[in-house]
Amino acid sequence: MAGEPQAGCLFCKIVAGDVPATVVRQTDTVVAFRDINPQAPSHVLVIPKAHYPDAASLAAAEPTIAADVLREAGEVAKQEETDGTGYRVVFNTGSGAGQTVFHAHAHVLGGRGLEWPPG
Ligand code: IU
Repeated sequence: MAGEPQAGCLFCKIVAGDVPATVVRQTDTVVAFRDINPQAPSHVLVIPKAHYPDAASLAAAEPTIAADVLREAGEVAKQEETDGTGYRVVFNTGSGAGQTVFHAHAHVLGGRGLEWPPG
C-alpha cells in the first residue's frame, strides 16, 4: 500500500532502526541523518518516514509530509549553521539524475561554496 514500508528499502530500514544512521533531527513524519558519503562539509538527508519512491510521488500523495521535508531541510541548515552562508536542497529524481535510493529524500548540502549549474 502507498506509504507503507517496503522490504529491501534501505531508508525504510533506517526509519525502523534496523540499519544504523547518524540521526540529527526527527519528527513524527520525517528523519534527518548524515549521508555516509558526504559531498560537502555538511551533507544531511531528510526523508519521510512513509515510503514513496521519489519527491514527486510523495508530494502528490502526501503534500503535508512533503512540506514537512522542506521545512526540516531548513531546520537542518539552521542547526548545521549553514543557513547564513547558503545551502542547497536537492531531490535527485530518476537514475539519469543520479538517484540511487528509491525512497524520497532531500539532500541538504552546505559548508562550502556551491557552484551553479551542478554537474
Ligand atoms: P541519491 O540521490 O539517491 O543518489 O542519494 C542517496 C544517498 O544515500 C547517497 O548520497 C548515499 O551516499 C546515501 N546513502 C547513505 O547515506 N547511507 C547508505 O547506507 C547508503 C546510501 I547505500
